[in-house]
Order: sequence, then structure tokens, then C-alpha cells
Amino acid sequence: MLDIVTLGEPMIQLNALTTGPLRNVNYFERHVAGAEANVCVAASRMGLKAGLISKVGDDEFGKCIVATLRGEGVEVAHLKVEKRSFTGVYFIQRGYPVPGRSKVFYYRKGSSASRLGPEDIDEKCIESSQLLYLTGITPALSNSCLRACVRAADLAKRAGLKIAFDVNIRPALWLDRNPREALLPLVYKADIVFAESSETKLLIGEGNSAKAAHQLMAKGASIVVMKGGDKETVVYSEDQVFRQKAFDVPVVDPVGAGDAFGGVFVSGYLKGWRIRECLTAGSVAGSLVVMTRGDQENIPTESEIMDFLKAHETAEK
Ligand code: KDG
Repeated sequence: MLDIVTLGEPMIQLNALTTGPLRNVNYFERHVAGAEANVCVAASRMGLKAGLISKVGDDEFGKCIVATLRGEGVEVAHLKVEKRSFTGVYFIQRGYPVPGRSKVFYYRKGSSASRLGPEDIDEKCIESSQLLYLTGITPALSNSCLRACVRAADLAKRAGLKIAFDVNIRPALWLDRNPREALLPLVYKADIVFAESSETKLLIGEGNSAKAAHQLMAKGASIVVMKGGDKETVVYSEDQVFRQKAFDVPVVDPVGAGDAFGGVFVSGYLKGWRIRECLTAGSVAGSLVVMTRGDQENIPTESEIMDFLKAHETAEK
């Protein structure tokens, strides 16, 4: 029985050791990443049981992913190793052309995980979990991945699980398809929606955070988190609004911050925390992740979140 179940592509991240265009980078650091894998690690660090439904290739990178996630306490029973296939990889270019930002370059087309389909979704695994966490990345990978997400969401709805959906639109993955058509039906099944205003503009034609959140709540969401990156994140729930300014930290690589935020937010939610507490804890996690290369290394435990906040409060006085 899992607290959080998710499906998506775990990948190997090769992160540039130096900033600047990749054509000039000679050294890369290897990390395990992928949005949903990151969420699982966040939940695990928060003391919850999370499981990833996916596939990796029967290659060195696949072995690295399985061993790393297992070592983090993530449930890998539904992470299949597929023969004659390969594990997806991506590179990160840091600090160029926009200082403090990163750019990703994918080498994943046709990877094992992109061949996930509805037949890979184990009914019992979904039904015995508490929350299904989906992102807009997986439906972008292939039509079979989209169908896998729809099946998981339908099973989850039927079994009464909560569904969280992080819109996470990656334009490089939607070159020949329309994200709106694929993602909206999934967004409307979610209880908790994470989105940026540029994403709600694209999906529902509304870029104003408050208006977009209310439109999504009218369609069934009970919590809408409008992510503001390095500015302010605002959570809407019924008639309440909670705001959290980003903590002021040195940015090394922002990739993965949203997953740490989402994973910690939903973990707090499942632990029965107040929305205010979920928002603050998620923001701490996101802030820590941007301070280093790699998506998972700086994801905090619950007590590390408290340490961060204590130090922050002392510094504020
Ligand atoms: O959110 C971080 C992810 O974007 C990164 O780890 C890679 O999953 C990934 C993706 O598809 O972009």
C-alpha cells in the first residue's frame, strides 16, 4: 500500500559542471532525475511511501536509476526493466543565455518509458494508494503514455483516491501535438492542481492567477497552486488564499524545484497539515533544490525543513 503512486519517465540527467553554452562544456555530472521520480524521492524524504510505475532500459543508466530509487526507499516493484530498449537521458546547460536559468536538451525519443501504456498500469497498485500524482510531462511522451495516464486517473477516481496534477508543460515535448487537448481532461479530474500562469493561459485561456484558479476550482479542483518560481507562489482553496514569497537563495540550477515543491506539498497534505504549512514546506524544498546541481540531492527531510525555517526566522529578526 502506497501513500503516493505516480507514473512517468525517470531519466539520467547530465548536468554541466560549468555555466555557458553546452558546445563549450567539457565535464558533466550524472544525476538521477525525471519529474515523477523526483516527487517520489521528496515523498520518501518526508517519511511517506511512494511508488513509481515506469520502465527503464536494460542498460547501465537503467540500473543506476533502479538502484538509486530503491536506495531512497521508493517502491520500484512497478518499475520494469525492458530488454532491447534504452533509458532516456537529458543534458542541462546552466546560466546561459539567461543567468540563473537552465536549459534542457532531451535524448529520450523512443525510450522504454515513452512506450508505457495502459496495460502497464496495475489496478491493485493504484487502488491501494492514497494519492495519484500525475504531471503534464508523461502525456507528452506518446499517445500510449497519454492513455496510461488517463487509465490511471480513471482507476484513481473510481477508487476514491485524491489526484494531484502538475501541469508542467515542456514545450520541447509538444512540437507536433496540442497540450490543451491532451491535458485538460486530466486537469479536470484533479483535486490538487499545480500550474504557472503561462500554463493556465495556454490551457484555459486565462493568465490571471486568481481567475484561473477559480475557473479550475469550478471544474472540481479543491486546491489550486499557482507557482511563481523565484517570485511568489499563491494557493487558492475555497475562499482562502495563501501567499509565499520565494526564499532568497543563490541559484545554481532551478531544474527540479517544482517537483520538490509538489512532492513535499502533497506529502504535507497527506499528513493532515494545513495548507499554509504545506505551502511553506514546499517552498523551502524548492529553494534548497535550486541551490545545487541535480534534482534530488537537496530535497530536504521534514526536520531539515524545520531547521531551514528556524534559521530563516532568526535571520529575519
Ligand atoms: O522537473 C524536472 C524535470 O523536468 C526533469 O528532471 C526532467 O522530467 C524531466 C522532464 O521531462 O523534463
